Amino acid sequence: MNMRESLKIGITCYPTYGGSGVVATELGLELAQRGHDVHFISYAQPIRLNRPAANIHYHEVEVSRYPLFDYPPYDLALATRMAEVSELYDLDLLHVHYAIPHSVSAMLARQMLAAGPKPRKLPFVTTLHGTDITLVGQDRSYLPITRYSIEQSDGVTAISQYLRERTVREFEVKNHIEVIYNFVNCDVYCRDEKTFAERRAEFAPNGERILIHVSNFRPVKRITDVIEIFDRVRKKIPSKLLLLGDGPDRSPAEWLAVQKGIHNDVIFLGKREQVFETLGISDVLLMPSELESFGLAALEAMACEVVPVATRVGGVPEVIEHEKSGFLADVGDIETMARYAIDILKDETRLRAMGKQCRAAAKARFCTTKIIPHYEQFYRRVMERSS
Ligand code: GMT
Repeated sequence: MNMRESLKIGITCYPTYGGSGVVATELGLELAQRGHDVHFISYAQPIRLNRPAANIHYHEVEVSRYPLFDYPPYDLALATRMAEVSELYDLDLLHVHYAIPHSVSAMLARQMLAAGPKPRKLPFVTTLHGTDITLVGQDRSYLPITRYSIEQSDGVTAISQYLRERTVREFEVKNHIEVIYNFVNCDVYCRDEKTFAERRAEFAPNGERILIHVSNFRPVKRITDVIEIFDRVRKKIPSKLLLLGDGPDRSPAEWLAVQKGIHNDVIFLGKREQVFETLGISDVLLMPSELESFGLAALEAMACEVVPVATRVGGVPEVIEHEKSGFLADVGDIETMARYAIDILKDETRLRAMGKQCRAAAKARFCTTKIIPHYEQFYRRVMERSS
């Protein structure tokens, strides 16, 4: 195994609007900036893959359609492409994000290369993100293969202690799971004081407060709670709500905003790539999720000095310290979350001070400069073990 300074890394993720794909893409971009060769392998270009560079490559997985295939075999096409790319570009390792089906495909690719005409080693790392363990992996039909592919991985990471413990407890996997927290680029995710006032006026022309929610609008995000909380805040404080993202629960949220007569102050912005631009002009982030293994949106908000009001679930307390870098309440406790938002929004000095504390916390623990080297060290350990 080649243990040279710069590595050739294949990254597979869901390219759609979701935290695991965002983390995978940002990780690839950061690794490329540090001189590694990064090859994304997926069925579509990942949403944040927008910085062209000579050492960033994208390989699309084509899934053949055939009348016999009611379900086109993506996992097999992915495994084939993983093996091809690894051979062609002499990859050192694969890093797959979200266990299902990516780690199964990686396992197949590794076996194919080991048994090929020119046998070679291709270790793979699996990063667990959340519902691959908490929802999908719990489906009895997926559990055995998810467990097997985790155990077969040459290295496994989880994005919070919570997720690591839950995986060990519920999947009874025997291998070590390294916790490597999600990260944020604090140079990109920040408040731009120069354009702040002008850009805020676009959404809040009368000096209203700005609340924001960022997600893929799935039931687990409890979007209608976001509307309920905002409705209560708006009754006390002139404010606007920006909603970034899209997904199945958008219609119920729109409908509720209309029912409450607040739709003129609820602005659906859809899927946007440059999340930091909108976060950077906001005051408070609402994240009332049923479950979050980490809560990347909260971390990105904190880096932009936006105070998160969230639920005390999963890995969120590992990111947000209650009353220091945001506020935590129980799932569904709309009244308490609204009260936290109102109290902080009505006191400009406290709001700005807490915003600064949020950024300081994000910088101290979750900055790219701190987290990316953990991945690099982990890759080298995995490669050493498998050589
Ligand atoms: O597990 C999911 O829901 C999917 C995943 C995604 O792609 O959106 O989200 C998870 O991974 C994110 C990035 O690591 C975390 O910030 C989210 O908390 C986590 N979501 C859940 O646990 C519900």
